[in-house]
Amino acid sequence: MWFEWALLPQGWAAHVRISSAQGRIVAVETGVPPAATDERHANALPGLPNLHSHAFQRGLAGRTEQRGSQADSFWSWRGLMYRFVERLDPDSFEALTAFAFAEMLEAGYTRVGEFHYLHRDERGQSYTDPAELCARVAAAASDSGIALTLLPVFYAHAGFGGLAPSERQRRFITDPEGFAVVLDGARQALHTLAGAVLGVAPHSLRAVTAAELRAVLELVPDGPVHVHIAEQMQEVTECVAWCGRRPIEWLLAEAQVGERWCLVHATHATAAELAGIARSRAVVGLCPSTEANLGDGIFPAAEFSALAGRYGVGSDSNVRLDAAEELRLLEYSQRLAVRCRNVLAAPGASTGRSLFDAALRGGTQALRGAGVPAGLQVGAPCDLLTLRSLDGVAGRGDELLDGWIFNGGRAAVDSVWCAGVKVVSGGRHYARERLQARYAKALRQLSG
Ligand code: NGQ
Ligand code: ZN
Repeated sequence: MWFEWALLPQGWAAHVRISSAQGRIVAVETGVPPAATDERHANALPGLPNLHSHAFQRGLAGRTEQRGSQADSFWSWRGLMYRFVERLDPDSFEALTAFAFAEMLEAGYTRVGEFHYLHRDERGQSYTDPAELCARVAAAASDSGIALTLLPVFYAHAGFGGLAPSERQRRFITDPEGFAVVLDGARQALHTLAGAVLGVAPHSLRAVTAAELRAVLELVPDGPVHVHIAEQMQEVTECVAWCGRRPIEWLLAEAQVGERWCLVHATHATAAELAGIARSRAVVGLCPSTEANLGDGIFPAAEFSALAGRYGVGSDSNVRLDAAEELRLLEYSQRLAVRCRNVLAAPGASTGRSLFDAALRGGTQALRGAGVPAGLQVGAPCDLLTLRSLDGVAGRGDELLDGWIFNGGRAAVDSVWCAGVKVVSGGRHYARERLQARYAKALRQLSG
Protein backbone atom coordinates (compact mmCIF):
# COMPACT_ATOMS: atom_id res chain seq x y z
CA MET A 1 0.00 0.00 0.00
CA TRP A 2 1.18 3.50 -0.77
CA PHE A 3 0.12 6.76 0.87
CA GLU A 4 0.80 10.39 0.08
CA TRP A 5 1.02 11.03 3.81
CA ALA A 6 1.23 8.65 6.76
CA LEU A 7 1.48 9.19 10.50
CA LEU A 8 4.51 7.19 11.66
CA PRO A 9 5.83 6.94 15.23
CA GLN A 10 8.40 9.67 14.41
CA GLY A 11 5.75 11.93 12.83
CA TRP A 12 4.14 12.60 9.45
CA ALA A 13 6.00 11.30 6.41
CA ALA A 14 5.37 11.77 2.70
CA HIS A 15 5.12 9.11 -0.02
CA VAL A 16 5.04 6.12 2.27
CA ARG A 17 4.93 2.50 1.22
CA ILE A 18 3.82 -0.06 3.79
CA SER A 19 4.22 -3.79 3.23
CA SER A 20 2.81 -6.52 5.42
CA ALA A 21 3.07 -10.28 5.78
CA GLN A 22 1.18 -12.59 8.15
CA GLY A 23 -0.68 -9.62 9.59
CA ARG A 24 2.40 -7.61 10.56
CA ILE A 25 4.16 -4.67 9.00
CA VAL A 26 7.41 -5.88 7.43
CA ALA A 27 8.57 -2.67 5.71
CA VAL A 28 7.89 1.06 5.90
CA GLU A 29 9.57 3.06 3.13
CA THR A 30 9.30 6.84 2.97
CA GLY A 31 9.87 9.22 0.09
CA VAL A 32 9.31 6.51 -2.51
CA PRO A 33 7.02 6.38 -5.56
CA PRO A 34 4.20 3.81 -5.66
CA ALA A 35 4.77 0.51 -7.41
CA ALA A 36 2.34 -0.35 -10.21
CA THR A 37 0.46 -2.85 -8.05
CA ASP A 38 0.23 -0.71 -4.90
CA GLU A 39 -3.17 0.32 -3.61
CA ARG A 40 -2.94 4.13 -3.27
CA HIS A 41 -4.53 6.45 -0.73
CA ALA A 42 -4.10 10.07 0.30
CA ASN A 43 -3.33 9.37 3.96
CA ALA A 44 -2.85 6.66 6.58
CA LEU A 45 -3.30 6.65 10.34
CA PRO A 46 -2.69 3.78 12.74
CA GLY A 47 -5.93 2.04 13.81
CA LEU A 48 -7.03 2.97 17.33
CA PRO A 49 -7.47 0.53 20.21
CA ASN A 50 -10.90 0.49 21.87
CA LEU A 51 -9.79 -0.43 25.35
CA HIS A 52 -13.18 -1.02 26.99
CA SER A 53 -16.33 -2.55 25.56
CA HIS A 54 -19.36 -4.56 26.63
CA ALA A 55 -20.37 -5.32 23.05
CA PHE A 56 -23.83 -6.77 23.77
CA GLN A 57 -24.91 -3.45 25.34
CA ARG A 58 -24.95 -2.04 21.78
CA GLY A 59 -28.43 -3.58 21.63
CA LEU A 60 -29.59 -1.06 24.27
CA ALA A 61 -28.23 2.06 22.54
CA GLY A 62 -30.91 4.74 22.47
CA ARG A 63 -33.35 2.50 24.35
CA THR A 64 -32.82 3.72 27.90
CA GLU A 65 -33.49 7.40 27.35
CA GLN A 66 -37.01 7.59 28.74
CA ARG A 67 -37.24 9.05 32.21
CA GLY A 68 -38.62 6.79 34.94
CA SER A 69 -40.83 7.87 37.81
CA GLN A 70 -37.87 8.40 40.16
CA ALA A 71 -34.77 10.38 39.34
CA ASP A 72 -32.84 8.22 36.87
CA SER A 73 -29.23 7.34 37.50
CA PHE A 74 -26.47 4.91 36.63
CA TRP A 75 -28.21 2.46 39.00
CA SER A 76 -31.63 2.66 37.31
CA TRP A 77 -29.90 2.25 33.91
CA ARG A 78 -28.15 -0.80 35.32
CA GLY A 79 -31.54 -2.29 36.26
CA LEU A 80 -32.68 -1.94 32.63
CA MET A 81 -29.42 -3.43 31.40
CA TYR A 82 -29.78 -6.40 33.78
CA ARG A 83 -33.31 -6.99 32.44
CA PHE A 84 -31.94 -7.00 28.87
CA VAL A 85 -29.26 -9.51 29.87
CA GLU A 86 -31.90 -11.98 31.12
CA ARG A 87 -33.15 -12.52 27.60
CA LEU A 88 -29.85 -13.03 25.76
CA ASP A 89 -29.04 -16.51 24.49
CA PRO A 90 -25.71 -17.47 22.91
CA ASP A 91 -26.92 -16.77 19.36
CA SER A 92 -28.40 -13.34 20.08
CA PHE A 93 -25.37 -12.51 22.22
CA GLU A 94 -23.05 -13.36 19.33
CA ALA A 95 -25.20 -11.46 16.80
CA LEU A 96 -25.08 -8.25 18.87
CA THR A 97 -21.37 -8.66 19.51
CA ALA A 98 -20.37 -9.32 15.89
CA PHE A 99 -22.23 -6.32 14.49
CA ALA A 100 -20.90 -4.06 17.25
CA PHE A 101 -17.37 -5.20 16.30
CA ALA A 102 -18.04 -4.49 12.61
CA GLU A 103 -19.28 -0.99 13.49
CA MET A 104 -16.15 -0.46 15.60
CA LEU A 105 -14.00 -1.20 12.56
CA GLU A 106 -16.04 1.26 10.49
CA ALA A 107 -15.35 3.85 13.19
CA GLY A 108 -11.57 3.36 13.04
CA TYR A 109 -11.01 1.00 15.97
CA THR A 110 -8.89 -2.01 15.01
CA ARG A 111 -8.62 -3.81 18.37
CA VAL A 112 -11.19 -4.19 21.10
CA GLY A 113 -10.78 -4.98 24.78
CA GLU A 114 -13.94 -6.95 25.46
CA PHE A 115 -14.71 -6.81 29.19
CA HIS A 116 -16.80 -9.92 29.18
CA TYR A 117 -18.87 -10.93 32.20
CA LEU A 118 -21.75 -13.03 30.91
CA HIS A 119 -20.71 -16.59 31.70
CA ARG A 120 -23.86 -18.50 32.66
CA ASP A 121 -27.19 -19.32 31.04
CA GLU A 122 -30.56 -17.67 31.69
CA ARG A 123 -31.11 -19.76 34.83
CA GLY A 124 -27.65 -19.09 36.19
CA GLN A 125 -26.34 -22.57 35.30
CA SER A 126 -23.02 -23.19 33.65
CA TYR A 127 -23.20 -23.97 29.91
CA THR A 128 -21.96 -27.43 28.87
CA ASP A 129 -18.84 -25.57 27.81
CA PRO A 130 -18.28 -23.19 30.75
CA ALA A 131 -16.58 -20.78 28.33
CA GLU A 132 -19.42 -20.92 25.77
CA LEU A 133 -19.90 -17.16 25.70
CA CYS A 134 -16.15 -16.47 25.62
CA ALA A 135 -16.09 -18.65 22.52
CA ARG A 136 -18.96 -16.57 21.08
CA VAL A 137 -16.95 -13.36 21.59
CA ALA A 138 -14.03 -15.02 19.79
CA ALA A 139 -16.33 -16.12 16.95
CA ALA A 140 -17.70 -12.56 16.64
CA ALA A 141 -14.16 -11.18 16.48
CA SER A 142 -13.24 -13.71 13.82
CA ASP A 143 -16.39 -12.96 11.80
CA SER A 144 -15.79 -9.21 11.89
CA GLY A 145 -12.00 -9.29 11.52
CA ILE A 146 -11.29 -7.09 14.56
CA ALA A 147 -8.29 -7.89 16.78
CA LEU A 148 -9.40 -9.10 20.20
CA THR A 149 -8.13 -8.72 23.72
CA LEU A 150 -10.54 -10.87 25.71
CA LEU A 151 -10.93 -9.88 29.34
CA PRO A 152 -13.00 -12.54 31.09
CA VAL A 153 -14.56 -10.91 34.15
CA PHE A 154 -14.59 -12.22 37.67
CA TYR A 155 -17.81 -11.06 39.38
CA ALA A 156 -18.95 -12.53 42.71
CA HIS A 157 -20.71 -9.97 44.91
CA ALA A 158 -23.39 -7.29 44.95
CA GLY A 159 -21.44 -4.86 47.11
CA PHE A 160 -18.36 -4.10 49.22
CA GLY A 161 -17.49 -6.56 51.98
CA GLY A 162 -18.50 -9.67 50.00
CA LEU A 163 -22.25 -8.96 49.90
CA ALA A 164 -24.18 -11.89 48.38
CA PRO A 165 -24.93 -11.37 44.67
CA SER A 166 -28.46 -10.51 43.58
CA GLU A 167 -30.70 -12.81 41.55
CA ARG A 168 -30.27 -10.49 38.57
CA GLN A 169 -26.50 -11.02 38.66
CA ARG A 170 -26.77 -14.82 38.40
CA ARG A 171 -25.36 -14.95 34.86
CA PHE A 172 -22.10 -13.26 35.92
CA ILE A 173 -21.21 -15.14 39.08
CA THR A 174 -18.30 -17.53 39.57
CA ASP A 175 -15.92 -18.48 42.36
CA PRO A 176 -12.16 -18.49 41.72
CA GLU A 177 -12.16 -22.25 40.93
CA GLY A 178 -15.01 -21.97 38.45
CA PHE A 179 -13.40 -18.88 36.98
CA ALA A 180 -10.15 -20.77 36.37
CA VAL A 181 -12.16 -23.21 34.25
CA VAL A 182 -13.71 -20.33 32.27
CA LEU A 183 -10.23 -18.89 31.68
CA ASP A 184 -8.92 -22.23 30.40
CA GLY A 185 -11.85 -22.41 28.00
CA ALA A 186 -11.23 -18.83 26.91
CA ARG A 187 -7.58 -19.66 26.21
CA GLN A 188 -8.75 -22.57 24.02
CA ALA A 189 -11.25 -20.36 22.21
CA LEU A 190 -8.53 -17.84 21.36
CA HIS A 191 -6.11 -20.47 20.15
CA THR A 192 -7.01 -20.16 16.49
CA LEU A 193 -7.64 -16.40 16.54
CA ALA A 194 -4.57 -14.63 15.18
CA GLY A 195 -3.26 -11.80 17.35
CA ALA A 196 -5.65 -12.49 20.23
CA VAL A 197 -4.58 -11.57 23.76
CA LEU A 198 -6.05 -12.95 26.98
CA GLY A 199 -6.26 -10.82 30.09
CA VAL A 200 -8.36 -10.81 33.21
CA ALA A 201 -10.87 -8.41 34.70
CA PRO A 202 -11.84 -8.34 38.35
CA HIS A 203 -15.10 -6.45 37.70
CA SER A 204 -14.90 -3.77 40.41
CA LEU A 205 -14.04 -3.52 44.09
CA ARG A 206 -17.74 -3.90 44.91
CA ALA A 207 -17.93 -7.24 43.05
CA VAL A 208 -14.68 -8.85 44.26
CA THR A 209 -13.18 -9.36 47.75
CA ALA A 210 -9.50 -8.76 48.51
CA ALA A 211 -8.82 -12.50 48.71
CA GLU A 212 -10.62 -13.14 45.41
CA LEU A 213 -8.67 -10.34 43.76
CA ARG A 214 -5.40 -12.02 44.77
CA ALA A 215 -6.61 -15.43 43.58
CA VAL A 216 -7.77 -14.09 40.21
CA LEU A 217 -4.51 -12.21 39.57
CA GLU A 218 -2.53 -15.38 40.14
CA LEU A 219 -4.45 -17.08 37.33
CA VAL A 220 -3.06 -14.69 34.69
CA PRO A 221 0.42 -13.78 35.89
CA ASP A 222 1.34 -11.62 32.93
CA GLY A 223 -1.63 -10.53 30.82
CA PRO A 224 -3.55 -7.25 30.97
CA VAL A 225 -5.60 -6.60 34.12
CA HIS A 226 -8.63 -4.34 33.77
CA VAL A 227 -10.93 -3.17 36.55
CA HIS A 228 -13.82 -0.69 36.81
CA ILE A 229 -12.97 1.83 39.49
CA ALA A 230 -14.50 4.92 41.13
CA GLU A 231 -17.02 5.46 38.35
CA GLN A 232 -19.90 6.58 40.54
CA MET A 233 -19.81 8.65 43.75
CA GLN A 234 -21.96 6.00 45.46
CA GLU A 235 -19.11 3.52 44.98
CA VAL A 236 -16.65 5.91 46.57
CA THR A 237 -18.92 6.50 49.57
CA GLU A 238 -19.61 2.78 50.04
CA CYS A 239 -15.92 1.95 49.76
CA VAL A 240 -15.03 4.52 52.42
CA ALA A 241 -17.79 3.15 54.68
CA TRP A 242 -16.41 -0.37 54.18
CA CYS A 243 -12.67 0.19 54.67
CA GLY A 244 -12.04 3.86 55.44
CA ARG A 245 -10.32 4.40 52.11
CA ARG A 246 -11.42 5.50 48.64
CA PRO A 247 -11.44 2.88 45.83
CA ILE A 248 -8.32 4.04 43.95
CA GLU A 249 -6.51 4.66 47.23
CA TRP A 250 -7.37 1.12 48.37
CA LEU A 251 -6.34 -0.47 45.08
CA LEU A 252 -2.99 1.33 44.89
CA ALA A 253 -2.19 0.22 48.44
CA GLU A 254 -3.44 -3.37 48.24
CA ALA A 255 -2.66 -4.52 44.70
CA GLN A 256 0.58 -4.27 42.77
CA VAL A 257 -0.81 -1.84 40.22
CA GLY A 258 1.64 -1.41 37.36
CA GLU A 259 1.95 -1.25 33.60
CA ARG A 260 -0.30 -4.22 32.93
CA TRP A 261 -3.23 -2.53 34.68
CA CYS A 262 -6.02 -0.53 33.14
CA LEU A 263 -8.17 1.45 35.59
CA VAL A 264 -11.44 1.91 33.77
CA HIS A 265 -13.17 5.27 34.44
CA ALA A 266 -11.25 6.34 37.60
CA THR A 267 -13.69 9.26 37.42
CA HIS A 268 -13.62 10.27 41.06
CA ALA A 269 -9.90 10.61 41.78
CA THR A 270 -8.19 12.96 44.24
CA ALA A 271 -4.89 14.70 43.45
CA ALA A 272 -3.03 12.09 45.50
CA GLU A 273 -4.80 9.25 43.67
CA LEU A 274 -3.97 10.79 40.27
CA ALA A 275 -0.33 11.05 41.26
CA GLY A 276 -0.38 7.44 42.47
CA ILE A 277 -1.84 6.17 39.19
CA ALA A 278 0.68 8.20 37.15
CA ARG A 279 3.55 6.78 39.25
CA SER A 280 2.26 3.24 38.75
CA ARG A 281 2.35 3.70 34.93
CA ALA A 282 -1.06 2.06 34.70
CA VAL A 283 -3.42 3.28 31.97
CA VAL A 284 -6.67 5.05 32.81
CA GLY A 285 -9.45 3.81 30.51
CA LEU A 286 -11.71 6.76 29.72
CA CYS A 287 -15.09 6.19 28.06
CA PRO A 288 -16.40 9.72 27.50
CA SER A 289 -19.65 8.96 25.63
CA THR A 290 -20.75 6.32 28.14
CA GLU A 291 -19.59 8.33 31.14
CA ALA A 292 -21.73 11.22 29.88
CA ASN A 293 -24.66 8.95 29.09
CA LEU A 294 -24.60 7.36 32.55
CA GLY A 295 -24.00 10.58 34.46
CA ASP A 296 -20.73 9.36 35.96
CA GLY A 297 -18.85 12.64 36.28
CA ILE A 298 -15.76 14.15 34.67
CA PHE A 299 -12.31 12.61 35.06
CA PRO A 300 -9.69 15.33 35.80
CA ALA A 301 -7.78 14.56 32.62
CA ALA A 302 -6.02 17.93 32.44
CA GLU A 303 -4.50 17.40 35.89
CA PHE A 304 -3.65 13.79 35.08
CA SER A 305 -1.90 14.63 31.82
CA ALA A 306 0.16 17.29 33.55
CA LEU A 307 1.51 14.36 35.62
CA ALA A 308 2.36 12.47 32.39
CA GLY A 309 -0.44 10.03 33.25
CA ARG A 310 -1.27 7.44 30.61
CA TYR A 311 -4.77 7.11 29.20
CA GLY A 312 -6.70 5.57 26.36
CA VAL A 313 -10.33 5.51 25.30
CA GLY A 314 -13.09 2.93 25.19
CA SER A 315 -16.64 2.77 23.90
CA ASP A 316 -17.91 0.88 27.00
CA SER A 317 -21.74 0.61 26.67
CA ASN A 318 -21.42 1.30 22.93
CA VAL A 319 -24.17 3.91 22.92
CA ARG A 320 -22.04 5.44 20.14
CA LEU A 321 -19.25 3.86 18.12
CA ASP A 322 -17.01 6.66 16.97
CA ALA A 323 -13.34 6.83 17.96
CA ALA A 324 -13.08 10.49 16.91
CA GLU A 325 -16.11 11.37 19.01
CA GLU A 326 -14.67 9.77 22.15
CA LEU A 327 -11.56 11.94 21.76
CA ARG A 328 -13.63 15.07 21.05
CA LEU A 329 -15.89 14.48 24.08
CA LEU A 330 -12.86 13.87 26.25
CA GLU A 331 -11.43 17.26 25.28
CA TYR A 332 -14.80 19.02 25.48
CA SER A 333 -15.55 17.68 28.98
CA GLN A 334 -12.26 19.25 30.09
CA ARG A 335 -13.03 22.56 28.37
CA LEU A 336 -16.38 22.70 30.14
CA ALA A 337 -14.83 21.83 33.48
CA VAL A 338 -11.79 24.12 33.43
CA ARG A 339 -13.14 26.82 31.04
CA CYS A 340 -10.12 26.81 28.73
CA ARG A 341 -9.50 25.65 25.15
CA ASN A 342 -7.03 23.05 23.80
CA VAL A 343 -6.67 21.58 27.28
CA LEU A 344 -5.18 18.18 26.47
CA ALA A 345 -2.68 19.39 23.87
CA ALA A 346 0.99 19.83 24.63
CA PRO A 347 2.02 23.51 24.35
CA GLY A 348 2.12 24.53 20.68
CA ALA A 349 0.73 21.16 19.55
CA SER A 350 -2.47 20.17 17.80
CA THR A 351 -5.16 18.91 20.18
CA GLY A 352 -6.30 16.23 17.75
CA ARG A 353 -2.77 14.92 17.40
CA SER A 354 -2.14 14.97 21.16
CA LEU A 355 -5.37 13.08 21.88
CA PHE A 356 -4.69 10.58 19.09
CA ASP A 357 -1.13 9.88 20.23
CA ALA A 358 -2.21 9.42 23.85
CA ALA A 359 -5.05 7.05 22.91
CA LEU A 360 -2.83 5.01 20.60
CA ARG A 361 -0.09 4.67 23.19
CA GLY A 362 -2.35 4.11 26.20
CA GLY A 363 -4.73 1.79 24.36
CA THR A 364 -1.87 -0.32 23.00
CA GLN A 365 -0.35 -0.69 26.46
CA ALA A 366 -3.70 -1.62 27.98
CA LEU A 367 -4.58 -4.22 25.33
CA ARG A 368 -1.23 -5.62 24.19
CA GLY A 369 1.20 -4.72 26.94
CA ALA A 370 3.84 -2.08 27.64
CA GLY A 371 6.73 -1.72 25.22
CA VAL A 372 5.20 -3.58 22.27
CA PRO A 373 5.53 -1.83 18.88
CA ALA A 374 2.53 0.45 18.28
CA GLY A 375 1.54 2.47 15.25
CA LEU A 376 2.88 2.16 11.74
CA GLN A 377 6.28 0.53 12.23
CA VAL A 378 7.95 -2.74 11.39
CA GLY A 379 6.84 -5.51 13.74
CA ALA A 380 3.51 -3.90 14.66
CA PRO A 381 0.23 -5.42 13.47
CA CYS A 382 -0.77 -3.96 10.10
CA ASP A 383 -3.78 -2.07 11.53
CA LEU A 384 -4.49 1.21 9.80
CA LEU A 385 -7.14 3.50 8.39
CA THR A 386 -7.52 6.18 5.79
CA LEU A 387 -9.74 9.27 5.93
CA ARG A 388 -11.64 10.59 2.94
CA SER A 389 -11.66 14.26 2.20
CA LEU A 390 -14.89 15.79 3.31
CA ASP A 391 -15.48 19.46 3.96
CA GLY A 392 -13.36 20.19 6.98
CA VAL A 393 -11.42 16.91 6.86
CA ALA A 394 -8.70 17.59 4.40
CA GLY A 395 -5.19 18.78 4.13
CA ARG A 396 -2.41 16.84 5.66
CA GLY A 397 -0.61 16.34 8.88
CA ASP A 398 -2.17 17.31 12.17
CA GLU A 399 -4.78 19.43 10.37
CA LEU A 400 -6.26 16.19 9.12
CA LEU A 401 -6.49 14.79 12.65
CA ASP A 402 -8.07 17.98 14.00
CA GLY A 403 -10.54 17.89 11.11
CA TRP A 404 -11.45 14.26 11.77
CA ILE A 405 -11.79 14.58 15.53
CA PHE A 406 -13.49 17.96 15.78
CA ASN A 407 -15.51 17.86 12.60
CA GLY A 408 -15.77 14.74 10.47
CA GLY A 409 -16.11 11.87 12.94
CA ARG A 410 -16.94 8.36 11.80
CA ALA A 411 -18.34 9.50 8.45
CA ALA A 412 -14.82 10.46 7.41
CA VAL A 413 -13.37 6.95 7.83
CA ASP A 414 -12.83 5.50 4.38
CA SER A 415 -10.83 2.27 4.54
CA VAL A 416 -9.64 0.15 7.43
CA TRP A 417 -7.17 -2.73 7.52
CA CYS A 418 -6.79 -5.07 10.43
CA ALA A 419 -3.83 -7.46 10.45
CA GLY A 420 -3.24 -6.50 6.83
CA VAL A 421 -6.76 -7.47 5.74
CA LYS A 422 -8.98 -4.75 4.30
CA VAL A 423 -12.16 -4.97 6.37
CA VAL A 424 -13.75 -1.58 5.56
CA SER A 425 -13.92 0.10 2.13
CA GLY A 426 -15.76 3.31 1.38
CA GLY A 427 -16.81 3.40 5.05
CA ARG A 428 -18.57 0.01 4.91
CA HIS A 429 -17.55 -3.22 6.60
CA TYR A 430 -17.25 -6.12 4.16
CA ALA A 431 -19.90 -8.17 5.97
CA ARG A 432 -22.15 -5.26 7.02
CA GLU A 433 -25.31 -6.57 5.32
CA ARG A 434 -25.10 -10.06 6.78
CA LEU A 435 -24.05 -8.97 10.28
CA GLN A 436 -26.62 -6.16 10.40
CA ALA A 437 -29.45 -8.48 9.32
CA ARG A 438 -28.49 -10.99 12.03
CA TYR A 439 -28.25 -8.15 14.58
CA ALA A 440 -31.68 -6.76 13.64
CA LYS A 441 -33.23 -10.22 13.88
CA ALA A 442 -31.71 -10.76 17.33
CA LEU A 443 -33.01 -7.38 18.51
CA ARG A 444 -36.52 -8.16 17.24
CA GLN A 445 -36.46 -11.45 19.13
CA LEU A 446 -35.23 -9.76 22.29
CA SER A 447 -37.87 -7.08 22.26
CA GLY A 448 -40.70 -9.35 21.01
C1 NGQ B 1 -20.98 -3.21 33.44
N1 NGQ B 1 -21.29 -0.84 33.60
O1 NGQ B 1 -20.14 -4.02 33.80
O2 NGQ B 1 -21.54 -3.26 32.34
C2 NGQ B 1 -21.31 -2.06 34.38
C3 NGQ B 1 -22.66 -2.27 35.01
C4 NGQ B 1 -22.54 -3.70 37.06
C5 NGQ B 1 -20.61 0.23 34.00
N2 NGQ B 1 -19.90 0.15 35.07
C6 NGQ B 1 -22.85 -3.65 35.61
N3 NGQ B 1 -20.66 1.33 33.30
O3 NGQ B 1 -21.93 -2.79 37.60
O4 NGQ B 1 -22.93 -4.70 37.67
ZN1 ZN C 1 -17.58 -1.11 31.68
